[in-house]
Amino acid sequence: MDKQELLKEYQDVFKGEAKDVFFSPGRINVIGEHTDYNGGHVFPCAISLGTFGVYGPRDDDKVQLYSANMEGSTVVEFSINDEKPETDADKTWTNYFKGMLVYLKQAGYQIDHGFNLLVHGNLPYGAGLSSSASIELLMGNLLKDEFNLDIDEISLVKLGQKTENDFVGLNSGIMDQFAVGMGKKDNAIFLDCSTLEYQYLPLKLGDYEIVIMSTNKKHSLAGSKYNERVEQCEEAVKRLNQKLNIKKLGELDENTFDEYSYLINDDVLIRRARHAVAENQRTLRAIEAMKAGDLEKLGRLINASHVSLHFDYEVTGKELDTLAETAWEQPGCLGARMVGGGFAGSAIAIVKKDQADAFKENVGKVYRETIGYDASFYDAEIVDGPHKI
Ligand code: GAF
Repeated sequence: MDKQELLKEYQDVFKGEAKDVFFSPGRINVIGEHTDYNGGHVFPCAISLGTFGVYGPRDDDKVQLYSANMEGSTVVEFSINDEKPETDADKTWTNYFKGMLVYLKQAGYQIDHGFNLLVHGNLPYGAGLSSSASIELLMGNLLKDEFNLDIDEISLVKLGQKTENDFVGLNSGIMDQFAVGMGKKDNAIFLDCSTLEYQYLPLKLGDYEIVIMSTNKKHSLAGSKYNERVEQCEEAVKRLNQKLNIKKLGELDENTFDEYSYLINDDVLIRRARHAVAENQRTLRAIEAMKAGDLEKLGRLINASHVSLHFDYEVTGKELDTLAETAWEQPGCLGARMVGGGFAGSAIAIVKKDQADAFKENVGKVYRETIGYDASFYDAEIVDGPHKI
């Protein structure tokens, strides 16, 4: 989006000059889904679809927020000293901002005046590309800059996760905030979610590119189903610990899991746990394939990830399955899978550059015929984390 247009939007809403404009990316995840809160590995990257934030300081203690994306949006106002989450349905979107402010202040950082903030995303909300982490890290970095806060990016990432868990109520892992906050141009992040050790790996796809495919279906029930998956994995760990001594499923390899899985003694819980264990191991194999330049193998592992998310974790649904399964049949497609929490949202595909147009057309047509409305396709670049523009 154009900076001048953003400044003008701010001027129209707040009737004054803005001070700065920030951009915070969204994310995709190459592989390693629902492994983060299980202490496993992930391989995400920050993308050029994200959230712009235009802000100006105020000399009172008020924060005024405006979203240029939401139809009929109005300015939402709260005090920098207000620590309670918003509960009115038309204001809950502001909790991602408010949570960051509250937790920074609770951590002892001085935030002593209010500000106006206009946000404008080019990332559809609820598209599974992490608009929420994008907003949290936008807010964190903007506050860091405005108030000269002595805080590093990983600490902001952790406050983003705390906002999601404790202020918003989604018991998510740390992948999204880490991918957004620590994003690096042209690199994916190989992250061990149990230790937060990480490595940047250039995403070298040669003649291939990543196509993002959005189902255009909002995932309204995703929150409760997501939390249910987290609880199911915790219950599986409890049952395995009759004989083992683990904190998270990510500590297990497939053979050990296989030998002890009888302890779980429940069909659904076994499938949930099997996904978490296998997906983590699959991610490690995918990293090896990447390093060896074996893109075909990487593609097969990406397909296997979707299959496991479908049958064992049951977080795909008709829309995401239609996108992935149709993508698998297309010439020039090495692999495709859903990304993020699932149930709706988006999928990715690795597609030969010169076949990408035909790919989008064919998948789009089958999707429309099967689902009854259009999917959207995006080509995103892999970019740096939040920054001023
Ligand atoms: C959502 C969550 F926010 C992440 O923490 C992660 O668990 C992901 O779903 C599934 O891999 O995006």
